[in-house]
Amino acid sequence: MNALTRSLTTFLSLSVLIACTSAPKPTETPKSSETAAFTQAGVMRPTNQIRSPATAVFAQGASFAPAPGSPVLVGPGSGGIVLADVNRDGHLDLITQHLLNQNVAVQLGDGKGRFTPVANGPLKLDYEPSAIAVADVNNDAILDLGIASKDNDKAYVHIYLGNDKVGFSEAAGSPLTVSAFAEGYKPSLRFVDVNEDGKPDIVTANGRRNTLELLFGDGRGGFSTGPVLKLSGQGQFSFALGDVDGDGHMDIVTASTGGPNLGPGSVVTKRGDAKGGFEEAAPSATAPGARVKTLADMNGDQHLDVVLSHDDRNYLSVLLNDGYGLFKAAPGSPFDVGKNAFAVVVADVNRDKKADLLVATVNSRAKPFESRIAVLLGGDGFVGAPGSPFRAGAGAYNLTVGDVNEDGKVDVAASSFEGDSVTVLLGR
Ligand SMILES: [Ca+2]
Ligand SMILES: [Ca+2]
Ligand SMILES: [Ca+2]
Ligand SMILES: [Ca+2]
Repeated sequence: MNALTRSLTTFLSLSVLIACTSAPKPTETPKSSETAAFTQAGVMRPTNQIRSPATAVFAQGASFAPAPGSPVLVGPGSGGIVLADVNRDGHLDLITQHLLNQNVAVQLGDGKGRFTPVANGPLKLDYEPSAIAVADVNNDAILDLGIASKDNDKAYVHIYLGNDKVGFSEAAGSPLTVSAFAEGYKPSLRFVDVNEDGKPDIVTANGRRNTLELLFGDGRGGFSTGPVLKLSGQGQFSFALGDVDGDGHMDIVTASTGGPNLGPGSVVTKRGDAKGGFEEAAPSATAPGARVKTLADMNGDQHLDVVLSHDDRNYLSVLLNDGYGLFKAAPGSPFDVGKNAFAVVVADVNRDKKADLLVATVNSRAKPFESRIAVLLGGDGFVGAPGSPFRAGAGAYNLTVGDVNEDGKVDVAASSFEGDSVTVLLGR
């Protein structure tokens, strides 16, 4: 495999694991707090505490350490973060989205864990960029960029084609209009090949409304309007993509937070037929404030399970898939992560073939928005990894993983809205 293929493969495999890393802005955080979890049976009980491996801490030292050059300064208001090989040198680069500065910045990785800004500067925009995503949408083996935005009339997706000078130029036909204006805006954006023609399509949604929009790619950088899917549930909506019923076709798992009084959240599978059609399965109830963070096989049975965060709660839920896209709480779920979890990624950190959780937590109720990266090792429940939780820059609402120093171990990058920086931790 050449370097480009390797990095694209890395990106694509990670992109399946990573869902909903776009996070609420700090001002959108709900107010109430709670110390007990709401189980599926509706019974209040204490959440599972994460144990810490006291002996392991002294035996091996911390499981992650800051990369040379971390925190990487990227400017204020950084949100969405992607690790991908932009300049095709085989090393993962860092792409960050900046709402306040109205730009998207690229920092080139050296394969040793250091990042330096591209010479031609960030991609300057005349609008506030929201969710970002990358894929090669015009099949020239150079990564392209999608950016969600809105104005007072409509919500849009902008497409920028990457060039061989590590720059981006807006594609013909961009921006694409995806929906009419709606009060409130909490968008997500993914490139994925929904209709199995080998060309990346767009799945996007404004999490404040109960719809999800599909646009089909033509493989040349153009997109045509596809179906608008209605979502079940109440409150705010999130989604993740993966084949959860094992028929080889991409499905969509959606979660809703519950109504205004935070009644139970719910999780619903929409089974894809690879033509843009989706059949809805029965909903599973879960704790209030549910947001799908990622789909990953958490118990090693080859079926994708769901990891959920819960608004303003200090815990995550893991729901196990029965193999047909119906979910129920894993033994011990929900799991306490200490603070409000925003971004969650699943990866095998300690290479024991068991799924581990990497969680960006923020004390979002008060300045200075103290942030941590919790690393929870999977097995019989979850155990804090040696040294976890790790410090991150203030307001670390977004997190991603990749092997940035190319030693075969999972590394973490978390962007900080208030911290003007990206915290990069190298796995040891
Ligand atoms: Ca391209
Ligand atoms: Ca397609
Ligand atoms: Ca499927
Ligand atoms: Ca590494």
